[in-house]
Amino acid sequence: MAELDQDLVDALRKARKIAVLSGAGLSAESGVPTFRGPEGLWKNHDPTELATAEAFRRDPALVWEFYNWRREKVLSVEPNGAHRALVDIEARVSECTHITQNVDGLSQRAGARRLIELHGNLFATICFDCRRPRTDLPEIVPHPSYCECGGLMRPGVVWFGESVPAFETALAALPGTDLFLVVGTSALVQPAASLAMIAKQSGAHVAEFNLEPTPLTASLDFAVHGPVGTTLPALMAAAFH
Ligand code: BJW
Repeated sequence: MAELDQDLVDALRKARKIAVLSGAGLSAESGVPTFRGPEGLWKNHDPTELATAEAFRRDPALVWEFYNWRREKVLSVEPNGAHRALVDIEARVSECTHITQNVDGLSQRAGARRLIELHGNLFATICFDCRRPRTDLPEIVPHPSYCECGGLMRPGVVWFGESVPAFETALAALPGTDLFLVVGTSALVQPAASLAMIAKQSGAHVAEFNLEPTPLTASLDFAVHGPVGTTLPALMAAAFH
């Protein structure tokens, strides 16, 4: 890992209000596959093509199988050092909001309290037709079940082309942010990725943590390249220990 920028360490130490935008890279070191890239493959299907309402309409059993595979994966793994470092940040600054695109629940399991799940949760189930949730189901159900309205139950996540109901809450968390951390996301999916530039335009320092550059990197204040399970704990150690 490259040496940490002292200005970033100072920015973290001084920050009174922090916001975090995280993506699949946050959970990669726990063993949860990312969406894009060679590690993101599922059987012979592109995961991003299964994350659509069209795919569910076409073949609900296949999409349900994909989500069951992911639910089982997530239930078999543990949060990693990066999840814990973000919880540590939450405990040390007066105000910190973690906006995650992840649906795996690992940040909650690590102890995150102020968390916005922008793209929903793998273990939530809503009706495809009337969108009513069902909370009486076990974590893994072999096939999609039915709602009392007759509609098929689907995973309670946000697919491409769908609105992002939590986006307004995420936007409302930004004003006054001193430091905005972009953690393990390819920054390709909107409107999530736009939050980084919105935070920057409203005066926050923005730091990205990723294995590689993203479309955002050139516009940000800091970029820390390396696995977040190492870089985030190292940043915390440099700032607070
Ligand atoms: C590591 C690491 C390690 C790995 N350490 N790093 C404007 C322009 C063009 C298109 C659009 C636009 N606005 C909207 C669109 C359409 C579309 C979109 O963005 N398309 C683009 C692909 C072009 N957006 C939508 O349809 C959204 N809805 C919408 O916009 O409604 C209108 C609206 C407008 C304004 C306000 C409100 C509403 C909905 C998007 C829903 C995305 N859904 C998914 C599936 C969720 C459910 C599920 O999980 O199954 O969300 S798709 C998938 O991508 C998932 C993720 O949350 C999301 C982001 O992926 P993420 O997390 O970045 O993962 P990867 O795999 O891409 O990247 C991992 C990164 O980690 C990599 O960079 C690695 O290098 C890194 N990494 N290991 C550090 N150890």
